[in-house]
Amino acid sequence: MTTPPDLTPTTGPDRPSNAELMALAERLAREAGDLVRAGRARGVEVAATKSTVVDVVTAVDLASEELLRRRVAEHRPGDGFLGEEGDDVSSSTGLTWVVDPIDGTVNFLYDLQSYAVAVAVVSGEPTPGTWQVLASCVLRPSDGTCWTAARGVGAFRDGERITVAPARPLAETLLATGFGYDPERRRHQGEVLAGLLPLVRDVRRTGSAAIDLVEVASGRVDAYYERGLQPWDLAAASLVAQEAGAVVTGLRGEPAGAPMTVAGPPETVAALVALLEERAADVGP
Ligand code: LIP
Repeated sequence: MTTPPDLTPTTGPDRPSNAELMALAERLAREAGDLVRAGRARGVEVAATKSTVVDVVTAVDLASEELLRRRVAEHRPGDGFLGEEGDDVSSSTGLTWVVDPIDGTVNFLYDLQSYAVAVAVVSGEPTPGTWQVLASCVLRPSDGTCWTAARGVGAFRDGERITVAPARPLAETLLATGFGYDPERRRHQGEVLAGLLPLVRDVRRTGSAAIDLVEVASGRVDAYYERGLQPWDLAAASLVAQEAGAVVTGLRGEPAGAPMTVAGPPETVAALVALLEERAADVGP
């Protein structure tokens, strides 16, 4: 068991450095990742459905978030908490932890590799476009791969610094995307994708926004876009992508968020944004 990071405030009143917050985010994500991996090994069933019959939550999602809530309260009393599965906790310190206990729950349910525990700590209002993500960790429990980032420090995969791929012509761009749970939204997303497919190298759909974004940061896919991301899908992995040199944005000059998230090297994002705006990809169901 590694020694917990000394979070004695080192920058400003009651405020650890971004690197120290990154170390804590990694520690917490690893603890939750161990719980998730053990839960997968025991077998997984749907505990409930949410927005639609295919938007599922498992007992392991709930247990992972409960562990993260408890450990954040132990390490950072007074910090806020915003998680996918439970009630929001407001912050009295100016910092809020934004957590997805399992991103890619359907993959987890089917025992497919691409799911992640995503832990981020933000300052300010915990809303995309308003928050400043300070530090984060995205952990893939199936193989233990761990992405981390601290604002102004950099982005790392298993401790090695990572950078986005150089921009390529769109026709040579490997593009990741995802789809919502609502049938009408999926119809619209399919129509948008049909217009893009002939223009790019190929498309990958992993089933986890966090994994898609950190693979952009790793240079393993060239770019990513998706409509409908929740704050917990976005927070941790968006910092990894940005600290790896990616632009992470919305359309029409808006920040990344539920209407649209686009990520990749600047030139590629500019070309994608233009195509997505032309196709009104952020409008409709
Ligand atoms: C998932 C997202 C993914 C999206 C999936 C799903 P969940 O989150 O990370 O990008 O395409 O449909 O919404 O629901 O597994 O936490």
